Amino acid sequence: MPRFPIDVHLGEHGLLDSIADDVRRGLSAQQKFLLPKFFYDEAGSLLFEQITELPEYYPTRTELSILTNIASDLMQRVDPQELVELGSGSSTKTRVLLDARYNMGTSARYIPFDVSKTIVESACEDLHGRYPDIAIHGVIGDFERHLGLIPPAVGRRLVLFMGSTIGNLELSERLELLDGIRKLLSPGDFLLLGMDMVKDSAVLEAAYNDAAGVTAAFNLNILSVINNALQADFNVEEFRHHAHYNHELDRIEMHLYARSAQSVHITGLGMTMEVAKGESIWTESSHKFTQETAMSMIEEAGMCLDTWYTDSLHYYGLALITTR
Ligand code: AVJ
Repeated sequence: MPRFPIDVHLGEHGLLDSIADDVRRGLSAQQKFLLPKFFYDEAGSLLFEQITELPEYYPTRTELSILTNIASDLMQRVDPQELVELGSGSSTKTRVLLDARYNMGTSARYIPFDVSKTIVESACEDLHGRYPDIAIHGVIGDFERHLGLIPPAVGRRLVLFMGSTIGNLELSERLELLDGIRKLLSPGDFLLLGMDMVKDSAVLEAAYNDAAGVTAAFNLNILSVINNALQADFNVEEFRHHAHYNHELDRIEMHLYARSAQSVHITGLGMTMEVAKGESIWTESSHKFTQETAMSMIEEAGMCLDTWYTDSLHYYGLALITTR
């Protein structure tokens, strides 16, 4: 029995509850697509953890290095009584901030918010072992639907949205999400937002087409997720992973290309999908930011940039944001 409350707002199948409608819509579209949130079944979450350790995939380690450099300043500047982390995953990054908080001789309540109950439970057990007197309150939900169910604040709050997951969303979805986050903030509270930056497309494309093929396995795994959840018969071997950089729209686009013409039966939807040789299924967009596009998004969301943190190569940005 965990020693801390965990509120669960997703059914036992987590995000897969809404998969039927999303997949029917996506695979019936002119340009077939699948939503990146369906990457993260057990196998997909493990593959993503492996991606974060790849030599080509710089975002996670760069974000962590910036965070490590700024942690004590940030804790001094914000002095939070509470940390709310959206998409907390294994909460490894949070430790850097909690350590800094502890070194200041104070603590903070921690609210990890994630789709995966298993990951939140194990992360909280770890944190409880590390900081015995920390107050923890886990929330299992979808940040596009359940932000309003986060418990009321117990004091000055710092919301963390890291990993450049905001890059998966289109601008309208980003503004909607930032609007939901703004409602979690009272005057004096802060949001720390992680964003991957625009850079040489060779560096970007290498990060999403790694030599070891881990990203390819991560991308192809979404077909297994659909096979399991909707009794489909995708033949994973008959699809090829590739990610390219779209310069006009400053984003990486990840696709699965059909190696041959195929009929895929999706029994759970009562539909058969015809796909032509070379036709693609678009599985993820990963938008990249400049300081200008980050600033205009923050302003358009009705918020203000307090401090901009970045690394020596300007590969990654952390924006400390307040409400107007
Ligand atoms: C977790 C969404 C930030 O877009 O870089 C990694 C996911 N996709 N490799 C990203 C991902 C391919 C990652 N995010």
